[in-house]
Amino acid sequence: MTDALSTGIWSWLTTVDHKRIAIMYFVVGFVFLLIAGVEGQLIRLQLAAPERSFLDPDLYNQLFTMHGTTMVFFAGMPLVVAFFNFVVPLQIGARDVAFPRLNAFSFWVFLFGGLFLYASVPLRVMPDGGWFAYMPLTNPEYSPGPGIDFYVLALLISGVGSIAGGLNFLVTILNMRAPGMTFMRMPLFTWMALIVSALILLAFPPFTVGLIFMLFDRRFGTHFFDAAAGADPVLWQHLFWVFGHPEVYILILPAFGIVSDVIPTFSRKILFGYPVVVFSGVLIAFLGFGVWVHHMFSVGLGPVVNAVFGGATMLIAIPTGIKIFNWIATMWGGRLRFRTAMLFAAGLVATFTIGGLSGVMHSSPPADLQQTDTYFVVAHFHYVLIGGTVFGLFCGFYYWFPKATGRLLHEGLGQAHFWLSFLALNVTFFPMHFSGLLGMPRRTYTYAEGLGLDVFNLISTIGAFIFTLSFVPLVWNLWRTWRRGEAAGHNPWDASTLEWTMVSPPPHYNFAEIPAVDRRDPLWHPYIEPESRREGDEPGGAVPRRQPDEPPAPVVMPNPSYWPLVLAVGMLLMTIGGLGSLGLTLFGLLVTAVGLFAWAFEPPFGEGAH
Ligand code: HEM
Ligand SMILES: [Cu+2]
Repeated sequence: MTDALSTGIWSWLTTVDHKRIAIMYFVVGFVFLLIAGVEGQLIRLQLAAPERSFLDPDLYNQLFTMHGTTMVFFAGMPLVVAFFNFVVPLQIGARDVAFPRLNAFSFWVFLFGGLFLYASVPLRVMPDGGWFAYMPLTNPEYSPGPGIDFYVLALLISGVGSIAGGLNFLVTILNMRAPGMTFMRMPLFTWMALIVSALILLAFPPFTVGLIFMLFDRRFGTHFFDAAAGADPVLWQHLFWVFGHPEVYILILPAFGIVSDVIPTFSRKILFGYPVVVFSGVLIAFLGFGVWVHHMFSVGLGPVVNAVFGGATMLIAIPTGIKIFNWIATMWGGRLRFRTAMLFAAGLVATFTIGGLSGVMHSSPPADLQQTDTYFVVAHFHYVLIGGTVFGLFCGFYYWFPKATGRLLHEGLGQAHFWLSFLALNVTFFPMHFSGLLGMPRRTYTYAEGLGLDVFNLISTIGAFIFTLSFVPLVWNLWRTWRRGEAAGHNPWDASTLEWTMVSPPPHYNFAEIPAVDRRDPLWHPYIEPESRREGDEPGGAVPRRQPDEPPAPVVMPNPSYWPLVLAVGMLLMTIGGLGSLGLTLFGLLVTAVGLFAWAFEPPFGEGAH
């Protein structure tokens, strides 16, 4: 690792180190979170008062489509994957993921997908069909311009990266755990990463099929969704939602995993009912594939179908409620320390529960017929996506930041960030329950005066403004920490899992010695005999102790490589060609093939590789 590829910009372009890839996922995902946040703000400015003309209807449609699509695919997913990348190998005692170059490739195609989607902005052809792009609205007849093609192609290319990533983490967690780390000794975050990897692998293929059908209908005159040709546009809804509902669990289960590691740490107690928390995660994922029709209650699939899917949806409340009770039981009687990470965890328990309850409300088809496509639903899914996913991700951010950078963030600024975002979430989205129940439709650029909606909308817009403010302490904190952050040490929170046994930030090879694990929570040994304690042990016990600073034997790590990037560039060219240039597509195919072969024949270790 001493050659020219280990420093400078080139080292980032060719890196296969999971920690660096994590940082790149995080930075890009965070930028997309800010961009999509601004889009949300613009939407709220338009809706601040009735009949405003700050945005015209077309631009409004484009903005909510870009907002939703970006949040889900280019902010939520990469931020989740950033945490998988940073945390999973460290928690399981591995030196990297199973397929480091595939990991780099996943990142590059995700990045190119996002950039490709946003190329539609300067060209003024943003997609405008909503984040679920229903047919026949999105067929060439009703959406003639290239806008929807940007949506389809961007999600196709980034989906390749998601599937590759799901495979990578599935194999990593199944095969690369340290000796002794049985399934029932895995930290909860790793457990949820395992489940979510399986979800990604199962959920993305139907969506990919749907996107390819849509691409063919739009560009090659096929009739996969064309009612006039005897096909059924509702097929798109099935393909989308059989992916779309598991997708929301892809976004929420990692957050559940994060708080399941953080709450015990800051309660100084082991997780209450570990196996139950694990299996309720498995059950949520399993049931998550059997509820997609709750997004389609108003389509008219018939009372039996609606009733069955409504019942299945209600069932999911059981494992979800179990998790919530287990978190509360973990805190109960614990020695609580409300550091920023813990505040976000507790905030998640409170606000996710509100979103969960409104979710159960529209799992009843007759109730949903009133609520669907109103702001009630917008309130619901922002409570789960912000109160669940975003809070969970911030919880993890404050928790693992010292490990990733070696610096401690400022507590006061962190707490200000939490309280402002907690306030903003409730002020923005709680009133939407009321505007929704009063009948205000979502995805509509304005509303008439005198319908009783004015005050609720004004409050929502004020809340959105507080959201913007909430980022001030965060950015300030990052800046301050960068300038003069306190050193973090090995284990600033007295946490119990393997990532806290090594220096912060970890060396590129992670573990100087692969640890042996003989129990859950290896750094807390509440049951260890006092005489078996040894000098230098972390809080309570014996193995695995702090990692040596230097590896006792040479460590062989995979070489950096630019072929994953070349392969991704080839796929980007093919994607751009998909807008209408066969020549470019064929050229992209050529670059892809070259990248693929060169990658396949490049030795991953040792001399000879660049
Ligand atoms: C800064 C905070 C946010 C604000 C002010 C905001 C605001 C909004 C508003 C007003 C809508 C409804 C637009 C309409 O139906 O006409 C909306 C839709 C949506 N939002 Fe957000 N949002 C925020 C954060 C998020 C986050 C963090 C996520 C996901 C992680 C998210 C995901 C979505 C999705 C999926 C839609 C549906 C888009 C569609 O209808 O196609 N939002 N947002
Ligand atoms: Cu759903």
